[in-house]
Amino acid sequence: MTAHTKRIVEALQLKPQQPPPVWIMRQAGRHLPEYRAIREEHSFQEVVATPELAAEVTLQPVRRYGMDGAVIFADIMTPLEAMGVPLVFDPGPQLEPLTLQDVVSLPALDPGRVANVSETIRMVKDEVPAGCAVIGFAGAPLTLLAYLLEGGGSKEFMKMRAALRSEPELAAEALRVLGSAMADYLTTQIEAGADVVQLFDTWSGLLDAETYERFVVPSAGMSLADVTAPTIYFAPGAGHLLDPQLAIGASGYGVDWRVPLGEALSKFEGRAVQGNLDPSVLHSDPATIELAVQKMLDQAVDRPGYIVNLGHGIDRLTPPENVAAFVEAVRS
Ligand code: 1CP
Repeated sequence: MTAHTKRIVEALQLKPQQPPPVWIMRQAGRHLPEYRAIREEHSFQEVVATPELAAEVTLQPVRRYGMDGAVIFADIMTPLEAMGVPLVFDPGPQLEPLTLQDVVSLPALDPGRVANVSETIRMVKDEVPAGCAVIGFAGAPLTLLAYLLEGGGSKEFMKMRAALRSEPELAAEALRVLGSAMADYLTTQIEAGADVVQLFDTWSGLLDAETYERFVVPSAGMSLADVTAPTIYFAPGAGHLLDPQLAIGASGYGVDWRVPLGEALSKFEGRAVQGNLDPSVLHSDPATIELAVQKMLDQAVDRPGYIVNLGHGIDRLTPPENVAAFVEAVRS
């Protein structure tokens, strides 16, 4: 391994890593007191819009824990704001609900309007340790469509699910528009220096396999098809969709804690696997955390292409010392 090897990139290329690389989804943000201090002075959108602040927040968990990845501080909705969708965050995204036709009529993504994200990536790239990968990301088309039609968060996202039934052709067209925009957005991030990109598909797990294959596989696949860096696709709550996920064509797949890790490692043979500790384990104590990490490593450590992570984003009330214990357990 040379000094400049990015360990997460190597894992996504199925090169054996000992110990496996580790990072945590949503590692930058509310569980860190140093993030909350910045948020006392600046809104979420100000932090994202200001590369100096976004880069600082991105680097905070890398400095504190020595993570192998630095996930760029922005939101899955950030590129939609740049495409002219007015948004506020409170704390999640809130907007005037769009129709399918509104989504179809959105303009293409102008890279100039996400120049703040590109600049954040360049600043982070200059600062990270040699082995640490810069991780860019986007929301998957179906997940973005869910927020756009609903106007914010929801447990069930009935508007999105009803739209797929009642206007399937228009819904597929809306997903293509979003898929194309996210392909451009990911390429913009790679051109700025992202080593890896992850597609977050938080809500596709609400769908049955047939609906998923019809709407998600083509649009998520389109977002990743022309990407020149290694890719990770992550859909929590989608253990019933492991087989169809393969057709999206990612280099690696994130899985949540409800999927037995061994099952994911064999299903995704030939691809990397990322996960999958239940985030609630980080609310316990260092001994419990160590046992849970050991259990994952026992199953995965000999399988080239394994990235340690949680099975979803870190909970904002997680004590930082337990995150340190988690990273330490992976490394020792
Ligand atoms: O400070 C604050 O109050 C803002 C809270 C916050 C943060 C820290 C939001 C609002 N977004 C973010 C950043 C963010 N979001 C990152 C940056 C990296 C990091 O934090 O380490 C990333 C990768 C995301 C991705 C994201 N945003 C997802 C996918 C991941 C997941 O958890 O499933 C989703 C679904 C969102 C939407 C969103 N943005 C923010 C919130 C609170 C939500 C959830 C809204 C809801 O569904 O109710």
